Amino acid sequence: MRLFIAIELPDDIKKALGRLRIDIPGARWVVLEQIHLTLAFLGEVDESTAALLTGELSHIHMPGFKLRFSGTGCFPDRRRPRVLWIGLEPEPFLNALAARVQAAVLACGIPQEEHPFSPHITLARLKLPSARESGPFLEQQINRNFPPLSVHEFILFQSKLTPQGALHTPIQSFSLAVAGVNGQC
Ligand code: 2AM
Repeated sequence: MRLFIAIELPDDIKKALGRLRIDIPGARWVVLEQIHLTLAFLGEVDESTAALLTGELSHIHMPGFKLRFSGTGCFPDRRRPRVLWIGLEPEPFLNALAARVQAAVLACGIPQEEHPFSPHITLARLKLPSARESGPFLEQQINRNFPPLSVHEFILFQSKLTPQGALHTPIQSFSLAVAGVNGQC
């Protein structure tokens, strides 16, 4: 199965993020329900490795934390934007969580890309990178009243590729602070 690990967002934040969408020809906007903050992408993983992984992930405990949205941005750069996202203010607990998740993934023998964790929430992917068409998205400011994101758990998701796009199904959630309450989704 194809897996990834992410932080889920509450509906009010998904709705607020949805309001940042603009009309860009050829843009594929992430469906509102599936907007998430990726901690690690695992790719194809067999059942026994997935079982090992859930064991490793269940040992991760740390205090919950709050994230604030910083502003819009894109990968790889503003001249050829391919991925449009919203970024987060630096939060050491988020980096610590991503590092611990990555260590758990590597401990299960699942290879990881080497680039450093760069916290972002993907909102759109562009087939035809266009700096001009993406400009109005990138010029949007995040207003001070934008709700913060409280993080108490992270989730192992399955991603099924279908002709209509990827379908995400939560497999197991992992509470950050409290031991022994991890739940099957
Ligand atoms: P991102 O776009 O938010 O960075 C689930 O597929 C998530 O895994 C995607 O939202 C994407 O996160 C991340 N991901 C990283 N590498 C990927 C890859 N090679 N294929 C698909 N998704 C990948």
